[in-house]
Amino acid sequence: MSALTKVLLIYPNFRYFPGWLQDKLNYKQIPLGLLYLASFIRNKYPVDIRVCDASFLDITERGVIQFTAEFKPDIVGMAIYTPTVGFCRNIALEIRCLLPETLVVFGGPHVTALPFENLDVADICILGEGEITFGEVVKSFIDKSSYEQVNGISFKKDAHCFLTPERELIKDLDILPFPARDLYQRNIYQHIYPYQLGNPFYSAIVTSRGCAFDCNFCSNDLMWKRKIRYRSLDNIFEEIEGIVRNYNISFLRIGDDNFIGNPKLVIDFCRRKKKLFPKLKWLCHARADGLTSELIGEMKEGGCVEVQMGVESGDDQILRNCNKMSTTETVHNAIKMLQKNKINIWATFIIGNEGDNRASIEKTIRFAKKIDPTYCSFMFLSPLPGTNSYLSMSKKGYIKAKNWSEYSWHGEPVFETEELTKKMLLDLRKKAYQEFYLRPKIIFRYVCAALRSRQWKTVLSDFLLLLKFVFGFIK
Ligand code: B12
Ligand code: SF4
Repeated sequence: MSALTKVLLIYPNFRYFPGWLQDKLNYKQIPLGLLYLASFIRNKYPVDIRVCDASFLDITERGVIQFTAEFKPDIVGMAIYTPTVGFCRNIALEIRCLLPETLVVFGGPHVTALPFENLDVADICILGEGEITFGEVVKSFIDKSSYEQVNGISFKKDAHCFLTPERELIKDLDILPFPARDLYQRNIYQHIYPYQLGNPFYSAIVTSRGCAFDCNFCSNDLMWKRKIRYRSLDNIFEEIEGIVRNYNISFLRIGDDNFIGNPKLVIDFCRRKKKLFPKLKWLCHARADGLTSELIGEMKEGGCVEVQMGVESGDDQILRNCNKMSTTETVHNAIKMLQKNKINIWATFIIGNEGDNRASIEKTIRFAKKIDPTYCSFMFLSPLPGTNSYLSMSKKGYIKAKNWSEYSWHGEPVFETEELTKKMLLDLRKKAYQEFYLRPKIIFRYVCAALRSRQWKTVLSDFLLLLKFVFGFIK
């Protein structure tokens, strides 16, 4: 073994949309979780660390194996999401034959929900927040000591699976080094957002971890335990300053689950952002119930151009069923305020929530048109392992998928209920997209956005693709 322990972190390839659409749409996001792990490990231990982002490179398992065979890592870590667990299992199996001495570590949301499922191919699964736990595993590898004492992992020994005591969440997020963006194959990303910006480069950050809510389709509570931890503003701005300096970005995607969880912090963020980086634009995710007109005004002043909002349903009973803790009235009011401030809205709806039937889904479609966000997505419910939706649907025998790889929001439904067959679900999604997007004002809006933006060719060609998606849907 060389002086440095070689660590390879793998982000799986995920076909977000059906084949031809995925090939055209640039829907690739920075794997922040892996880049956090990488910077934490290399700051603490003598490692040679690389990241292989199969999504960004758009490579298959074979491509990842080739990358791995050339690098010959001592430790391989993979980020495991439900639809891509099969992809990672194939890689792990290959590595077992090719590099039998290599320690194979799985981490991320899927193994946190199902800690024993993959111990036939992985040596260790790391549950929940990864930095400290993975750090201790790397240390035990370097020291040749046993990792069985490390908290927050599952492993197999003598044909039995073990779970070590739960890992505590990191108390102060400011102790974490910034994500190792320099390790990523392409440090500079080009965004496709239809905004008139200085250049097409963007990056992403998270300013907090966790969410205090408990929607029944969301797996976040398993990872972050319904506690929100915030980074300090000084720490956030030090990171932004570095990204702007090194990557010359014009746009920032704030990836927090609910960026507006602490309004006072958001206002301070917006004011400081306006002063330090007046030209930098950004988008964030926000719950409707936290948006006030004062907050939205500050966000606008601070450079916010888009808010992404999980609306989920246009039927209040369905919202109650999902434990969303929000109402259609709250959503409508928030959207009106955003529209008044000329902030774009990306609203996402879930088809197949607990209690959904044809009538409630049609109500959702009518509601989407009534509130009229700038963009809309209609996705089938993914009953993710560990969620209440999964428990309830599997108890009722609704889940029809035989494989985790079918769990894609933009693919086919993985469930059927007494009231919703697969065909009905597919027809209703098509109807939702057609009724929302095939309105003259939406087409006009797209053309204007395309003309305003500097990437008008991309925006228009994406819109044509969207129409193809809307008409033909899955091919
Ligand atoms: C932004 C986001 C996206 C973006 C970008 C993803 C990306 N490149 O990171 C986009 C839009 C592309 C996306 C896509 C999808 N996403 Co998403 N996404 C998120 C979101 C909101 C934030 C991710 C983030 O940056 N978190 C902050 C970082 C610090 O945390 P992290 O990535 O989880 O990483 C930490 C740990 O997970 C762990 N860890 C992660 N990987 C590894 C690997 C190793 C080896 C180790 C040791 C540890 C470890 O350590 C990290 C540091 O603490 C999360 C929700 C959330 N709050 O996490 C959902 C979330 C991760 N997404 C989810 C899902 C379901 C998806 C999709 C599968 C949706 C779909 N069905 O079509 C797709 C495909 C993902 C894939 N690649 O397979 C689920 C995952 C649940 C699951 N069981 O898989 C989440 C948790 C949301 C939810 N509602 O439940 N997503
Ligand atoms: S869906 Fe959003 S608001 Fe609901 S629990 Fe998950 S992160 Fe929180």
